[in-house]
Amino acid sequence: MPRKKTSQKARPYRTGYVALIGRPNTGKSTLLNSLLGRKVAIVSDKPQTTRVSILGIKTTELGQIIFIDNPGVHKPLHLMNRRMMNYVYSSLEMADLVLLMIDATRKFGHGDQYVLEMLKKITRPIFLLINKVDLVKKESMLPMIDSYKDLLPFKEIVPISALKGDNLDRLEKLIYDYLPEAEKIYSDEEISDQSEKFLLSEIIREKILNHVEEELPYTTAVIIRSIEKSELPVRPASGRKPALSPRPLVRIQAEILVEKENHKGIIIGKKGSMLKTIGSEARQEMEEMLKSKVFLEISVRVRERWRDAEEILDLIEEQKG
Ligand SMILES: Nc1nc2c(ncn2[C@@H]2O[C@H](COP(=O)(O)OP(=O)(O)OP(=O)(O)O)[C@@H](O)[C@H]2O)c(=O)[nH]1
Ligand SMILES: [Mg+2]
Repeated sequence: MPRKKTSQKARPYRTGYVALIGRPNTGKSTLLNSLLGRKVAIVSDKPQTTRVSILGIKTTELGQIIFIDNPGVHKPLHLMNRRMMNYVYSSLEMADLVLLMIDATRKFGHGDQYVLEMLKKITRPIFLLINKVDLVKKESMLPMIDSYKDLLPFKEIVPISALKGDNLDRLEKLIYDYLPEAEKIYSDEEISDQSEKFLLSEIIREKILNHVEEELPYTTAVIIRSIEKSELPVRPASGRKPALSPRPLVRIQAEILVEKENHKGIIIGKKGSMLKTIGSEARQEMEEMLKSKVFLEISVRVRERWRDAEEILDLIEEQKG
């Protein structure tokens, strides 16, 4: 006779904040996107891509993980960079769990030491994530784990590939074990905390980062000046042309800020070619995001030392909403 199933005690629902911390370019934003299964943060191969903290919310039947993607930890030389680091500090204060991410392809250096010093004061549990394992030989992993394991009292050490998705299921399971028992904070549909304006500005910034080199990634910012929503006019059928029903249209005016005149030249490119590429790639992504036709107008403005100008930084931050 089949045995009657004993009722299993339901696992309590867990909710908490999980801060992603690490040097620039270690793959924090890539991990956020992979864990959420969609793009919420821009990614590039240039350091200091992320400039403000971004929430990424994952809600399942087990709990709600509120990831905080952060700017990479670096020595701040401008007001902008001090603000970037302030995001990191606040996220550490909020976090129930800290994920320290390092890049398996890079040797431990001064920068990593700086991050460790910062985390020594943290009383919350910390995991060490060794990212980009797809780029290193398997046999190098054990010695690497060995060399890191005593640097801080890590609760878990998890080798992952944020890009390929390796070991992310295991990571997610481990995260739940360290979150407090609590009801969800955000509704099931909420995925991030970014305004439409901010997302649009980030799309343009990502295209710039993909195409420019040297100091330009650090010295450019994007401000969305206006977003106007309307409809493309209806066209009645004429001759062999069928009628067109009204389609949504969004007109966006954006401004790229640079610090020097010659940078403006680089962003515009020969006969405007660079700006055309950036604009057309950004427009396509915006059309997908807004499910609408987009007219995108981008201008480039020189504003010396904007990275130290309070009012410009406020304007950029206000876009996040
Ligand atoms: N091969 C490989 N590349 C990765 C992996 N994770 C991230 N990358 C690449 O590393 C680069 C940096 O990724 P980001 O996610 O922008 O890094 P980040 O830590 O958010 O960088 P900042 O925002 O500048 O602090 C990009 O070119 C990614 O494609 C990985 O697991 N494997
Ligand atoms: Mg990032």
